[in-house]
Amino acid sequence: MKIRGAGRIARAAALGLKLAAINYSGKDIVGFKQYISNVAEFLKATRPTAVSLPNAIIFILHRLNTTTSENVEELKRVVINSAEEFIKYSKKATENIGIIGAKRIEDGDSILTHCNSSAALSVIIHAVREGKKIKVYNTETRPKFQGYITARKLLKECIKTTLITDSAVRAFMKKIDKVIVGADTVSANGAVVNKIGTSQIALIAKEANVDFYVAAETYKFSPATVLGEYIIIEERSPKEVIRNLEMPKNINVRNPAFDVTPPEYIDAIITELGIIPPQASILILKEHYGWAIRDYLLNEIFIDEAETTSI
Ligand code: RI2
Repeated sequence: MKIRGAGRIARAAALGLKLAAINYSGKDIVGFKQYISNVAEFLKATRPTAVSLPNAIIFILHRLNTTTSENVEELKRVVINSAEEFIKYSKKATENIGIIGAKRIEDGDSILTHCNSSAALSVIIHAVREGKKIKVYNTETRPKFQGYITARKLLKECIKTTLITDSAVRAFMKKIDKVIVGADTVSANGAVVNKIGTSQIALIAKEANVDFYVAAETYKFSPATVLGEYIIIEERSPKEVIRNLEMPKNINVRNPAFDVTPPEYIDAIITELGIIPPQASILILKEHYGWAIRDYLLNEIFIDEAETTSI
């Protein structure tokens, strides 16, 4: 939790692999590939929900595994270059989401956001930089209070925000024109996994006929969900919920960190490649992660290379 936000987590994993490659002092190729694969597994195990993390890693591993070279230095370069490429792409993507998403914001809009998402903030910040006068409301986001980070970032950009408790969302929805949140994972059917509380906000927005947007870079779309895999929802320590309060010992506390918002509650997903209906997520996956789906089929389902050509 020292590094938060699905995009930042992915960039940190890419940086981790880059540093691992730089620090490798061995000379044999098999040893290098094994070492990088071990580091990749270690990094992947740090957080289970945000697919941006494994997506950053498989992007680099795919490049490594498809390079034919007998030279360790050359393979190290492949890892370093692809990690740098991913990081650069990620930062640019968040910026582009802001430029594209800002077109959906109108002068005078009141916007609600939840948790702390760089992609969602990018939309708000770009709209303000274009001269649109907007009001922002943001939730505290219990139990880790990432809403305070959002409030601080907005204030740094001279954007006033009103901080509200998570349970006050319905009371304020009549003042809201648009909701914009980020995403940790988007599944093949367009369902969005984001910080706990997001799906309640989507439900309230639907009831009030308020547009609900998700800002998500393409590396937050999950290729494994095309093949039926479920997204694991991280369950965190009960101590985050009860904090330092004296509680009876036998009380049962649950603390899921994320929830799932079904596609029917989402008006559009803002990506760096354009604004799509959530139902078009499968197209993003087939176009940009066809190689990952093929790798998965080849390595884990053991089908024939020829059978993957139509993906
Ligand atoms: P960006 C965060 O998860 C929040 O759920 C946020 O909406 C999402 O990642 C996307 O963040 P956490 O890491 O990549 O705080 O848009 O658990 O910054």
